[in-house]
Amino acid sequence: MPVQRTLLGQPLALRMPPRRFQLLFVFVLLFTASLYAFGTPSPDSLPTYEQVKDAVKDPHLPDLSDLKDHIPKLPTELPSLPVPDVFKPPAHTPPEQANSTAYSSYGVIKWYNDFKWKNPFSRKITLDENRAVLPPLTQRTPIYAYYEPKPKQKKEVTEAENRLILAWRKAWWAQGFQPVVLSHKEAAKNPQYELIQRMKLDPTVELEIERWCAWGHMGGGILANYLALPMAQYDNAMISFLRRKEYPKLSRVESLQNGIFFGEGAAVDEALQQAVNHELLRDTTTNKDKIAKLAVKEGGIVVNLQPAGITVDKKANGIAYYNKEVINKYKTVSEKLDNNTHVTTHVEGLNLLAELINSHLHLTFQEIYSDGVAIVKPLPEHTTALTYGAIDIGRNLTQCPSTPMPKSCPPNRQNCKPCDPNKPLPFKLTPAYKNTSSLYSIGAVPHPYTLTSLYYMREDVTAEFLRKDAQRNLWLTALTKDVLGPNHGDLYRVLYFKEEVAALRKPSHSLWLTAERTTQTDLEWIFGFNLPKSASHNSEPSSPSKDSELIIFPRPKEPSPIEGVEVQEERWIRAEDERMKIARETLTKANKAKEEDPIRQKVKGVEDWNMADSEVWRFARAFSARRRVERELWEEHEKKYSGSEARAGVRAGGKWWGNRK
Ligand SMILES: *[C@@H]1O[C@H](CO)[C@@H](O)[C@H](O)[C@H]1NC(C)=O
Ligand SMILES: *[C@@H]1O[C@H](CO)[C@@H](O)[C@H](O)[C@H]1NC(C)=O
Ligand SMILES: *[C@@H]1O[C@H](CO)[C@@H](O)[C@H](O)[C@H]1NC(C)=O
Ligand SMILES: CC(=O)N[C@H]1CO[C@H](CO)[C@@H](O)[C@@H]1O
Repeated sequence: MPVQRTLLGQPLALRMPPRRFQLLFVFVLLFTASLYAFGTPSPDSLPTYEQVKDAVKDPHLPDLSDLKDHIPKLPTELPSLPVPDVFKPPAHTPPEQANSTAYSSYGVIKWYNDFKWKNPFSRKITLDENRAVLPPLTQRTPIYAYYEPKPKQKKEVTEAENRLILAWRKAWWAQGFQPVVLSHKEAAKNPQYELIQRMKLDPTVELEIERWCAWGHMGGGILANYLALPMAQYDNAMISFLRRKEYPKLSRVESLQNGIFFGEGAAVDEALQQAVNHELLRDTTTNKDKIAKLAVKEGGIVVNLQPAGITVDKKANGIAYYNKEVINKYKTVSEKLDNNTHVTTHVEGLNLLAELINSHLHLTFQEIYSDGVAIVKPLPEHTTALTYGAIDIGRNLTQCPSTPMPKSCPPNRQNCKPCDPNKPLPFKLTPAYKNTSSLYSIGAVPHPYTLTSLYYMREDVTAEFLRKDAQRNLWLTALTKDVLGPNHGDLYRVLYFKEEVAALRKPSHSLWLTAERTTQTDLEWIFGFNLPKSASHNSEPSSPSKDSELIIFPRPKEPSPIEGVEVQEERWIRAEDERMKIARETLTKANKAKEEDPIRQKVKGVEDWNMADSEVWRFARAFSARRRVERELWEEHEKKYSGSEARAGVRAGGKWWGNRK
């Protein structure tokens, strides 16, 4: 039976011209389309007569049957390939959006947030090759905590408490929330506040009611204690529910006391009103004992003054709450914390609590990624110099968390598996990206100039060399060869990669660094905890100093080489480092040079030759720059409030528009 040819699902009635003419036709079509999409190519990137001849003879270009096979195969979550729209009028440059620029030594990083981000090539939309289209920024769900230092409290204590709040803010930020710390200033704006002040309540009872006042003033949402932190995977049912911003009923969570509440503003106001009007509060002196009893009952005073109580959520397991009773089970910490006579010992207790919480967050990460951490190293024979930063992060991620109590588990997962330095989390190099939710991948995305220089072992990459010898888009092809197989085109790979980087509304299992960057910031806001910054000097756990209660663990070894890949000799690695340095310099110079400068033309030639690799580099770079800017703007906004880096005595965040490497 003759095969019925179809194009985009329509049967094709016309007789196909001979194959060589089909190819020529496709070639001309694609060439016209790219002229339109990417502007007139520079003479260097124009294909030569030989290339056209070769393409027709021995095509790497898609032929018609490729098109036919590929378009319907795209899964639904990816958009269909853009059919060249040669006849549409050109668009205008989209307007500049607020806070959409950052600076690096490799040039201004610009982006444009738009729903059209799944177009494989940003330049088609922004008409600016340096401006990447990113998915619209997801609105973070606010989560509130209330903090007010005790009257006449020592500065050291407040600072240590601020460090705990900072840990709280990082953990919720990493889970996609916007953590906001409230104080009596917000509480005082609530119309009920005056009345409560006049009631002569016991300070802890008053504090709890003021929390509700502040929450009511913010219009409801989520109210958490700053010792209630998320310790579960991103798509945990409870955490996903909270992220959705829809709270049909005012609720608390079973066994979490007053650790977390959620509800609409009207319900919060109503509950507060009920509590304040309760007859027990008419005469607080006579009813002192009764009030005190209600205050310690599960849910706290406001909940227990409701005639009908509030809804109790029973299924929640994603949140760890370190209230007094819970901390008492962590003896090493509570012994110091409970010391009321020596401030320094109490502060030490607070610091140990922060370490304990940090270790539990880190442990949760290690449990979620039970298959460990993979450093993705495409083209491994030539890319060692790209992986140093990623390996540094990977080693610290797989190291056992520094903690005062190595055998302890988070309060919400009593039968966890504590980290055992003798059975470390797997840590390996992989030549290609793997799509597994139990494996965390870290990759460094190189600029095509850097990659070409390393792969072909050349200090200088000329247009002539590209035309004669260089393959296109080597990095992306190698990266996606396992997940996507060999049969997909570059456009498809670009889209797949962008989805992995942006991970919209799904948990991200990977981190993509810009290979040329020499420093990494913000990791603790991405992971939600601090990576261990020090390690044991030998293979045994130890303490950083004689009287420290903290236990630190040995640092995991460098990952072993990929099987079947020849181990590079030291001198070749050194040569690679040198080339990497030159590539960095070239990129910096090109960035500063004028449009027509030869060095700029050279880099542009490599970019045009490797459009897919350039596109993913710009996308990953803009994505992480935007993540940093979003974070730093928020820190700038919050710096006056409790729990900010400034208040916690942690390194000052610095202005985000400052020059960054
Ligand atoms: C508080 O700490 C100091 C110094 O560490 C110690 O001497 C004292 O016994 C502690 N007090 C209590 C009640 O534990
Ligand atoms: C990646 O894994 C997820 C979940 O296992 C699956 O739904 C998805 O189809 C996979 N993607 C590819 C490209 O294999
Ligand atoms: C990893 O830990 C080492 C010390 O063990 C430290 O020097 C380095 O800065 C850490 N790196 C990161 C990214 O945390
Ligand atoms: C530093 C900076 O440019 N910040 C701007 C971020 O966007 C907001 C809203 O448009 C501006 O008000 C800030 O000036």
